[in-house]
Amino acid sequence: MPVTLHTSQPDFESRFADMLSAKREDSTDVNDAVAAIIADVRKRGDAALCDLTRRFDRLDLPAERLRFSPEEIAAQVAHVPAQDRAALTLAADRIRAYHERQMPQDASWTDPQGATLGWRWTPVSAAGLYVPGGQAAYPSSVLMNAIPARVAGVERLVICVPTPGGHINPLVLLAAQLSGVTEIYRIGGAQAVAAMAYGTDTIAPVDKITGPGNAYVAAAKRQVFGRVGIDMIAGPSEVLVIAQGNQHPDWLALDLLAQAEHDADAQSILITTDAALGHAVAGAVDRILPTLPRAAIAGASWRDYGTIIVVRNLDEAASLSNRIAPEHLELCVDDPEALAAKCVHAGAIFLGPHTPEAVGDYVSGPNHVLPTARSARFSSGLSVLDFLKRTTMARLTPGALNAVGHAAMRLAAAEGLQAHGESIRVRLEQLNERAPE
Ligand code: HSO
Ligand code: ZN
Repeated sequence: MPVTLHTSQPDFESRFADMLSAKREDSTDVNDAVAAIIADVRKRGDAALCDLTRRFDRLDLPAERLRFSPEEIAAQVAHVPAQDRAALTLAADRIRAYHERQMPQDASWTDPQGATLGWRWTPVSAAGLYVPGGQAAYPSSVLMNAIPARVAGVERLVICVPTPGGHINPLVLLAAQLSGVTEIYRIGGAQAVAAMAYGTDTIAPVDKITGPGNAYVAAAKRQVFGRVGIDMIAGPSEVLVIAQGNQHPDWLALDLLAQAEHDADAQSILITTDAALGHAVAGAVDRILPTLPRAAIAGASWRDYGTIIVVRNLDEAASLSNRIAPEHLELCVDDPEALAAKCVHAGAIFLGPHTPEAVGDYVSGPNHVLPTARSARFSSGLSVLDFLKRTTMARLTPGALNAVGHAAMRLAAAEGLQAHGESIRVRLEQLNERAPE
């Protein structure tokens, strides 16, 4: 039975605060090991990649074979059943259509002084996507990382994926193909991040690295940040479901379990205005849980972090939701739009009983790479903007320089920067010499 809280309990505030501050991740310190791997890849390049791949992935390959050949990709992709291909294609098409709408516009205008100002968006030249291996190799995550990059106009897209014992999920390769990724390497862990950041003879360096990974990958992304851009360091997944009493307990139980089955550190929270519904959902979870192949993982998550909160009204629900700032927020209520307007800190909102979070993991269109651990208070999910840079533009006419230059000279003098002021003064002087009497 998970924790059940009522906002009417006298100790609610302190229990809720405990829940918010509970640490869900044991951050084992892998920084030194990762620093050594990065240094090794920088020093020995491909030789280090081959050694580390032999050691960690039990795969003995010469550097030339670290990259999947077009024939190898084609052979693997041929194994994908037609229905899986159709499903992945539908997902890719919907994710692409959604992200195309995110493309921002350049801007340019001329102000009253005659300065033409604006900004321009351009993509990064190369992006590297990390794809975890084994059980966590989600083809859907390949689409969610690669498609926004493609839509942004990134020319070179690289994937690194560990292939323990040589095994790769063919759907990962198909997802790469559908998203327009042709450069795929059998390299994982911190060594993959190092190779993408610094480059080796085999892998040219990229400008931005995105994608989930284990503690080593996360530490490596942190350590190469600055040399390259990174997306975010994602923590364990979370869902908050807000439901009124007329909702179907089994549906809600499955939504909570869908999050819990990701990871023993995942968190599923139900907030409801109806204590009887809360009770029914808890019962449904207990009944469904043992039927899941991942019952051990989902059960641990539900036992350790699962929470049911009974509130007196939906305004209370919205205010708790804003304090939780969940990665995923499901609104199973009669007027989800009205409630969504009040829930302002969330990575992704799913409105109404027919929008389960799992549909957003795959096919609704928005990105499933989202801010976790309350970082939705200040950040957003992955988007085309993550693969674009904004360059500001300014062009002043002589008249515009005349109109605003004096203020700049004054500020330069105040900051003690003489060349700054002079660079403007010489221009104004010439303009004023030329000006007719
Ligand atoms: N819910 C996960 C994404 C995912 N689910 C991938 C299934 N596959 C984090 O948003
Ligand atoms: Zn999921």
